[in-house]
Amino acid sequence: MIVRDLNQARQTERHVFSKGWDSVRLLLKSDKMGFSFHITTIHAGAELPMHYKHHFECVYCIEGVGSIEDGAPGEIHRIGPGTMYALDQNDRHILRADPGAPMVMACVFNPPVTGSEVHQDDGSYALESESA
Ligand code: 9YT
Repeated sequence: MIVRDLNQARQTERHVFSKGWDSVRLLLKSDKMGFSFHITTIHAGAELPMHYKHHFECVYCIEGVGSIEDGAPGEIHRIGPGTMYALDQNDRHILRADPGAPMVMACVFNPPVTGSEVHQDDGSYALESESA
């Protein structure tokens, strides 16, 4: 069994920072679960174009409000506590946090991320073999 504490993990290299977001990777590829699990904070007012070409991602909003644009341009869905979205088509998307407060999200990636991935210029995360 693996037991980890979010606040302890924040003090380690599991806490990854990028422009407009930071993420605590509670489970990584090295944990051999077949997925990774992250608690991600989207900073207030951030606008994040993303395109996970090599990963499926599921995101559950715990706190905060914002929107997700499905495609670019595409349909816009409001996101708040209790909303889940799943990028089952490797969908290009833009996540926007409303100004005033951050969004806190629980995220699962398949295949799992390995540790310190941040977005490449095309909005994707590299597969391990590509980034090696
Ligand atoms: C919600 C989202 O996709 N945020 C970007 C960061 C990502 N969740 C991560 O690497 O933890």
